[in-house]
Amino acid sequence: MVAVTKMRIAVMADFHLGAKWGTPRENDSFDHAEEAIRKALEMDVDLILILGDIFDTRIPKLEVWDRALRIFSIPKTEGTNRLKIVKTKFKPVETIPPLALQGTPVVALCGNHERRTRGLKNPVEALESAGKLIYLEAGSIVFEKSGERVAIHGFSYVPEKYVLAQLRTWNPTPEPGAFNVLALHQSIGEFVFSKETEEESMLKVGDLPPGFDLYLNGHVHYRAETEAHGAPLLMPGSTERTQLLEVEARNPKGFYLVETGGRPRWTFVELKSPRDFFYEEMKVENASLQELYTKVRSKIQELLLRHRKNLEKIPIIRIRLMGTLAKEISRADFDERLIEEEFRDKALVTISKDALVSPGLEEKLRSLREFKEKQLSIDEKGMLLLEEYVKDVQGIELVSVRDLFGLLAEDRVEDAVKKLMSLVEKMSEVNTR
Ligand SMILES: [Mn+2]
Repeated sequence: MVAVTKMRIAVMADFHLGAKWGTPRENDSFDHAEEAIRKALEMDVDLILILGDIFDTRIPKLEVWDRALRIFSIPKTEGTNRLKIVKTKFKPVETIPPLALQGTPVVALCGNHERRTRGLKNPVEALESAGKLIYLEAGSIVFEKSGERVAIHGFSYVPEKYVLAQLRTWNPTPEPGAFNVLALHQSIGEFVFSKETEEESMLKVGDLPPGFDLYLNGHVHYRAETEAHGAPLLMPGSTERTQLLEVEARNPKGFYLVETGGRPRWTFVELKSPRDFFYEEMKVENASLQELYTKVRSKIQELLLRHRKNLEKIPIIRIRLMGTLAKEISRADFDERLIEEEFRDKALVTISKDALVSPGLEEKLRSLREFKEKQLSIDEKGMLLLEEYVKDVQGIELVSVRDLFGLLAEDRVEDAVKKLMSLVEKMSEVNTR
């Protein structure tokens, strides 16, 4: 009988390196990522799997690159590689730099924050070129460790409206005789990027291709566990606090340590470096300005007395104001920055007023609020606006609005103008005929 070796995989997501740059929180994303990687190495994992959104932006600053490269060097110098690559699919093995197999191997996806227009390199690919990791866009890689095989099938982020079609096109199938992991970076069913809306995603759990032993998903910033086709579906949540959702205040930050086998086993490893985060919703009715200031101040005082886990860094407090203001007061009259400033040595306070209205203004603000609550990235908002704007323009189907937006988002204004001009020319040709 052959002894069954098991592989240990650290599963982490959404580092968002460089988030909150230029604020008191600018070191946080790096601290969390470094702690996660060091802890995984201390636990002597065979593989580190990162489920996308390593970076907060698609073209990170050199300052962010500098620190990211140091962090991604840690598995190279402090880890060991016990794995060999048996085969790959939709991922030519020659695209994997030999350096990427030095130390503990890292496999990563590209998330929505890193995604770039087709044909342009995303920063996760650049990390691969530097030999720091193996990037999976929509591809599979089979590793072997003393006889045991693990197949990682990775699917980098695809915008919501294309996800079903692209998953179908990719059509990954489990590798026979291996432990099969399917890894994504999408909203799935009720597990969406934002929990402040009831919105469901296009992609349902049942749409995931069947037959895998373990399903993993990034993108969702709070930790969640469910099942897909009878197998576990794990979402470790982000290591970085980006959205400050209520659900993030209840769930600790960390990563999964997964042990493969017929039925996988997993534990959640909590990080120590994330700041304490307190979230509070405050409902007011017909509130005067004075009342609002007093109530918010005393709520913050109260939150500062709560039990703390991390005493090294001051906590984050988010107060979400809801309800109505007294007549003739608009929410712009309430200057939340005064309070945020007042507590700056004790806490990083964020006060949200989006759900606060004066009577009568309510209707006017409704559509704006709905738009905001979708919690789309700024790019997705821009994209939606552009699509809405050009939908009645005759001949616009000649150009891909998405490509155009991609060029604009990359600051390639000249190219975008050229593209538009050629469209205008084509249109006037049609007209003269
Ligand atoms: Mn993310």
